[in-house]
Amino acid sequence: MNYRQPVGKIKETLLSTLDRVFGVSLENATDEQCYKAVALTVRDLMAAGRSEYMANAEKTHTKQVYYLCMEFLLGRSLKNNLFNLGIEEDFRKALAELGLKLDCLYEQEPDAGLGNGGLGRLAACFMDALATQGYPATGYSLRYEYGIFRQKLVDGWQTELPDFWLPGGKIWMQAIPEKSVEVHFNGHIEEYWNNQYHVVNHKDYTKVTAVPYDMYIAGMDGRGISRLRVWAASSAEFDMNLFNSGNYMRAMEQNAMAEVITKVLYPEDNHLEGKSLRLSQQYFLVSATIQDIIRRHLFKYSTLDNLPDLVAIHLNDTHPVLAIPEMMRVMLDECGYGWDAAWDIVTRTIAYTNHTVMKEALECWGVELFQSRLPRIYQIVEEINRRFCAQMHEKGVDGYKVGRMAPLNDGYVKMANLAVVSSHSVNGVSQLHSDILKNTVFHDFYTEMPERFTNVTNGIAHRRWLNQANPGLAGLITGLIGDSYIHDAAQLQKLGRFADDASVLGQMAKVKRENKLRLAEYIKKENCMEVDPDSIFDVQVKRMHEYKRQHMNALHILSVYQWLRENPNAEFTPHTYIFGAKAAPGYYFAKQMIRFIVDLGNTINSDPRVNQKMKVIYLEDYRVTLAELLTPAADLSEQISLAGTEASGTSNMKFMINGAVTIGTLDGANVEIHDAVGDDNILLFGMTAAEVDALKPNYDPRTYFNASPAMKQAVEELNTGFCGVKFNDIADSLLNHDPYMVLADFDSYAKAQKKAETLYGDAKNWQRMCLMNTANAGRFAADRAIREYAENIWHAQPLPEDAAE
Ligand code: DL6
Repeated sequence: MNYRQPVGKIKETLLSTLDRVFGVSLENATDEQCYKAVALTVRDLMAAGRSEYMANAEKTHTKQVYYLCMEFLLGRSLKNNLFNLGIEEDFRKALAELGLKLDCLYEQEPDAGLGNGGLGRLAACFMDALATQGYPATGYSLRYEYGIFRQKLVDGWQTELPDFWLPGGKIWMQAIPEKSVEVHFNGHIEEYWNNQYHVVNHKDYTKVTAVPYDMYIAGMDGRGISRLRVWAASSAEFDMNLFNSGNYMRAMEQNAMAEVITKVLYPEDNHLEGKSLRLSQQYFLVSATIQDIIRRHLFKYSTLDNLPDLVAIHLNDTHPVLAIPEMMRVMLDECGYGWDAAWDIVTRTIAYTNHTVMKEALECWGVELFQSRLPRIYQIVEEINRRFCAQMHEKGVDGYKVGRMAPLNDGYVKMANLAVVSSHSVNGVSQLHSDILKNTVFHDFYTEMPERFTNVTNGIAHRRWLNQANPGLAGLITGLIGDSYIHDAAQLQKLGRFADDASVLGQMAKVKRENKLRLAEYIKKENCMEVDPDSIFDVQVKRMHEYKRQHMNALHILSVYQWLRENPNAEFTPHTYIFGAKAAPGYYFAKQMIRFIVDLGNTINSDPRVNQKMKVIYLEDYRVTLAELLTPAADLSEQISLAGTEASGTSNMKFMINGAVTIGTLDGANVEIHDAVGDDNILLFGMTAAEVDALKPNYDPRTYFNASPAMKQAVEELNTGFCGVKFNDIADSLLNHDPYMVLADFDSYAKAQKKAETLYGDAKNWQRMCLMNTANAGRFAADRAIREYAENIWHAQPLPEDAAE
């Protein structure tokens, strides 16, 4: 489909949309109404494009990909869709002729913050890549009324404000009430035989209606359009009996109880609490989704026998794993399949990605809660468990090992085990992470079913993170190597030719400086702080978590401060340390880490002995839109997790493509970044994952504390405190447990930081390093990751290019 229209036609559509939808003329329209009119116009174009795309997919029997995820961290949509459809300049012109600035309208759009961090952002990047590569895809999630909370720092302490994003965000979504489905909770199961049929009745259940809302995500050039279908919970019926008997409040309460399911996103990343509402959210998502997928397939083919040939269902982490027993339920109880046939279809259709090795994030549900809330699903999990254990025993597998692999054990439903037992493919998200899964978390499974395990290293939507976020650099690259890299990020490699071209390096440095100035302006506005654009912009932005070790970064800054305080005339490359991160609201230690950084910043930034040379900035409310400003402005990308803890990381890839140099451990995808750029273009430090494992059993942080005077002085100042606040919790943890081995890696980190300063001082060499990072970032494109999923896991083909003919 051709999305381009004459500028005059665009103007006409915008004016008529303002009149029809908002009842206003252009003169009286607010910027918000104008943004919405543009969004609606683009949404209508995409809806038409999607219809045509899907008609072609159906005609050619192209396999459908369904991507289930509790989180899609989309950020803003307008710019991305206009860019990908190739109509941004036409709209800019049309709006200019109407006296409006497109860039101002972009600012009207709230971030759709329907996710916590890497997991949700990955899902959003994948929707873009699926569309661009021509795989007909639907993402499924929940329409949370409140996205990830807005962070406000009060005296350095994180407080959370609700993120009611719908007023500005729902314009992208279209309700499809006629496709609503019912989801059943609670109640009990009645079973009997009717002739040769085993009848299962779920009785006295509570009904909740799932109403779908669709939004579209355009692929590059509009070749494909992905759909994101998000479910909103609504009460299935208003209880008139209660109402008529005068029990008005109870009747209203029932409504509210149903709707609470999609009220708010759980704000926890790599840590989950087994709360009943969370279980309801998970089941609500998968039940509505599976019913939707099966209904559509039956409508078209009247059988599910060919489902694995025409459909791939992907479970993004364990959160949607109840899709497995739900699909069994629908096939057994509603479609008349026997267990073996249903199991064969389910397991050939479903694949699972693991995103974490953190124990506290590997979900388990207490049997009591699970059984009472989802009685039929529990029965099915029991049967999956019984059959799996029997099969393993029959194979002669040791009883303890079977217990460790069982989906049901120790009074818990173990979601990761259920996922591995029931999927045809299990993958990690970086080479190292996938190896760790095979060697530790899923080792028992790996020894029994090695063919099931594979790796797909994560990737990013480079069109958003390079072309849209950094138009200066993208323009420069296009001028040098052409624009083929927009479709095929591997072409960035061609930039390598210019590694020693002083003029190109100078132009890249100029773009970086402009991006740094843009960020400096934002910092001035938000933090009332002037920062030096010629200082090193050293950035660590990601969720606040001990394993990501922001406190190691801060402890090092404290030790630099102590040294500079004592040696104010020493040579020092000016340095601006920038942080941004939200902590899970109940994660006390992470909130202490935030406070430590903020108070450290207040102390340093107001100390005239050092504040011309170093500053520490904590940016509030880190989110996708802020990341788009920060990433192009970074010189140094902090990727400093303890080796073996970060599954992949994706901000490391975003910084890399924008020409920042990674200072990092050999963790997650950093290992592959190192492979891509070589020793000279990355600053590695710290233990490897194998060294961590070897040291762990006998680790004593005090050995390192006593051996490093600089670190010792810094930890001691945590105890005395600054800004009137002491950080004894952090000091105690570091000295007595140090679960993420900050002290063991500290000196090596300090050395890498010193090296960064020396390298930065040699501008030409530094710029060469930056260029080499951009040039070698192509392999971290989401397009590549999606091709690997399609080829190795989903066995899906893209829609043929000539399908429309
Ligand atoms: O795979 C996406 C992303 C990885 O890049 C991060 O390394 C990893 O921490 C993150 N995992 C999660 C796990 N969530 N839970 N629960 O967010 O996934």
